[in-house]
This record gives sequence, structure tokens and C-alpha cells, in this order.
Amino acid sequence: MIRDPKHEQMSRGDLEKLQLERLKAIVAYVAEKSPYYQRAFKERGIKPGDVQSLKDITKLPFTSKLDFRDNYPFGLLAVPMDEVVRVHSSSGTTGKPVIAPYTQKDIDTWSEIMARTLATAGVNKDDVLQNAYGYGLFTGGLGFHYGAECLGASVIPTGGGNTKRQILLMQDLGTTVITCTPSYSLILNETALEMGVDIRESKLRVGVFGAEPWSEQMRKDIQGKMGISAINIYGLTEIIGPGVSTECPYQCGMHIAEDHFLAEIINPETGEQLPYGETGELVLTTLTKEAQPVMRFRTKDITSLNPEPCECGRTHVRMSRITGRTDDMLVIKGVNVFPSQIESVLLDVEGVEPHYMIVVDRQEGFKSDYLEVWVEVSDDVFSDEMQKMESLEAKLRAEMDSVLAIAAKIKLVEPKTIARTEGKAKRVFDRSELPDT
Ligand code: DLL
Repeated sequence: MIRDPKHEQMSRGDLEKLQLERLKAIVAYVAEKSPYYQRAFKERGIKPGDVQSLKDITKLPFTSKLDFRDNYPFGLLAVPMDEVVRVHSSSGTTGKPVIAPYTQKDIDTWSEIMARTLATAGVNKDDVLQNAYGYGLFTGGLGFHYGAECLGASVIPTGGGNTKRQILLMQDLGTTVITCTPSYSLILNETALEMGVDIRESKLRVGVFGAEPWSEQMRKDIQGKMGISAINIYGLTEIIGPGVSTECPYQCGMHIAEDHFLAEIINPETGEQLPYGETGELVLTTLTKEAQPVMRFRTKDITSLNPEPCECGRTHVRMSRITGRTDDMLVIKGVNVFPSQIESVLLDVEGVEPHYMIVVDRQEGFKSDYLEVWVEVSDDVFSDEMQKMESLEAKLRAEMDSVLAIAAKIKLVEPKTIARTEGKAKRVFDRSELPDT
């Protein structure tokens, strides 16, 4: 169902008109209200009137994660603190976390965006939605919660963890939609099987999965094992949280909520804007945020945009699955490779389970002369004769070499030996982080 046809089915012309109107307004707004953008514009001699077309956005400076850190906690805030009704934050593995304040209007806008996003994913008011994203500072839990309530679905706010109870509730309450990271959906399924429950026989029909990279092969695996439609959703704390984009049931790219977010693709090295279809770094500008609008945020996420009309009838551009982040690219003996590419190769081979670890030896930055991939094998392969294990190992080595042109050491490990995480999965490890084996 299309929840908001007026905005989701606008002609490109009307949409661009709306975007320009909103862009001009938000640029004037930050120039007046945000001390950070006042400074940034002044340093570059930018006046709000300089933006007269969508193309003029390139006159504005980029905002990076570093700018958030340097102006921690409230340097980018554009409203007085007493108008802020909620604050979220990203975990921030290094340094200070990113702070995301919201006004009541921002919460209402976000809830509506998330309601629309869930409707795009195929969820409706009759659904029973079990929300296993973490509640708290992370935007996943409350973002989905408010959106699902706004849509009118029945929400079960389990949050992450306590997996056995999740399965119990899923069965007893007749859950039809699960929302969590894709890696956690696999843990849910594994636990269900241990409890003698086959999720394929339950009422579950849709999973809305995001917050971490996952491959098409992983989707196939999840859909097959759980008998559901596994939908990809994208978002980030700096911009709003989940809801920046999502797939429709056609699963052919994530529709960006373009009436709220202006998307650009740039060449990450030169900062130059790239045309539709080309792959580069996603840059986002918030068009309707009030507490903390962000101009040209460099997401570091790599994707491309497709403006072709979609079979679902929505006109908003679709971004392709994130293939990696500019900061998670590995350089193995001079060959550039993203963890998600390694995942795709692994999961294309039969007998391999979607639980793996990439072990590198980082001498400087992302460069490593060493690559070892630990991957779990299925119960069948593991219980079989040694020869089968050896031939699987050789096959994986050969595939890595032929598809990615990298020589990897493959280590097949027993089912369920790789650590499971309830939130975002960690895939890449430095050799020094590994326990002695
Ligand atoms: O992960 C918001 C979110 C919550 C999205 C729930 C979807 C579902 P952050 O913690 O700030 O926010 O992390 C944002 O996660 O820049 C991407 O690198 C990555 N990411 C998010 N969604 C996807 C996805 C939330 N579908 C960062 N595919 C982003 C790949 C994703 N990466």
C-alpha cells in the first residue's frame, strides 16, 4: 500500500520543485539559527541566496563525522535546548559519540517517515510487529517503535537479546513482522531450531532488516530459512536514524524519502558530484529537520542511485545495497576489497553458513598482506568425511581468487563457533585481537 501517494508518487518535476523550495528554506534556517553553519558559511563567503537551483547545493560545504565530534555535544543544534524533547546518539567506536537531538516536530516527522517506510516494506496496520532493534540511545528501537505505532500495527517492544523469549513471544502472540539487524535474524532462527520451532511454519511473513551491511546472498539465505520476505532498510543517526530509505516488496533498491532528504553521490576522493547510476559516496542533506539539520553529510557509505520508475509505483530514487564504507575497505596485497564482497563469495558456495570472520594483519591503515577467513560450515558438511571439508576449503580459496583476485587462507570451523552478536555484527578482526587458538 502507498501510504502517502501525494509525496511518494510525485512526478520528478514536482518533486524537484518541492526539494528546491525546502532546500532554500533550510539553508536560510541554518544560516540564521545554527552557530556551526553560520561559521561554516561565513568562512566560505556563502549567503543563503546563493542557492537558487538544486545544482547550487554544490556551493555548500560538506559536513563530516569529524565536524560532529569537534562540535560535540550541541554545536550543530539550531534550536534552544528547551525545544529538544529527545536525544539519541550513535555508539561511536572511536572518540566521542554523535549526538542527535529532536524537537517534537522532528519526532512527528520521523514517526510519519517510518510509518511510510514500513508500509513501503509491505507492513500494514493488521500486522503484529516484534521490534528487536535495541532500545535506548540507538535510533533503531524507538525509531521503529514510533513508526509502527503511527502506522497502527501492534508493536511488541522486545528490544534485542533474550532470544528464547523472543521465539516464545513470536509464537504465542502471532508475530507477523520482525525488525532487527540481519545478523540477529539468523540468531533468532538458529535459536528457534534449537527449541524445536520452525519459523517457516509460524505467522512471520516480513523482516525489516538494516543497520549493518549484508549481501544479496545473505538475503536469500534468510528468506529460505525463515520463509519470509527480507526487506533492506537504511538510515543513520546523523540524518535521522532508520527511515532514510527502504525497499518495497520488489526488492530492487531502497527508495529514498526524497521529500525529506536530498541525496547526492560524490567521488570520495575529489568530492565531485557524480551522475545517476555511478557508484560513489552517498551525501545527504536533511530538508525538514528542525533541531539539527545537516547540510551535505558525507555518509562514507558506497552506493549508486537509480531514478527509473519502480514497479511499485513510487517515484523516489532507489539507492543500491550499500557495498561498503569508504572507511571499511581493505587493501589486501594491493587489491581493494570490501567485507561485503567477501561475504557474497562465501555464501555463494554450498555448505557454508552465514557466520564468518575476516582476519587481517593491519600494518598501516587498511593495508594488510594477510587475509584469513574463518567460516562456519553446515552440520552436514561438518559431520561428513575429511575429504569433503578439504574440497570445500579448496573451492572457497579458488572462488576468492577467481572473483576477487585475492589469496585468502580459509579456516573452516564447526557450526556455532563464531561469536554471535545481538546488534550490529563485527566481521573484521585484526590478528592481534584473536584469542590464542
Ligand atoms: O544503524 C540506523 C538504523 C537503525 C538503520 C535500524 C536501519 C535500521 P547508525 O548506528 O548511526 O544508525 O549507523 C549508520 O550503519 O552509515 C551504514 O554504514 C550502516 N547501515 C545502516 N543501514 C544499513 C543497511 C543506524 N541497510 C550506519 N545496509 C550507516 C548497510 C547500513 N549498511
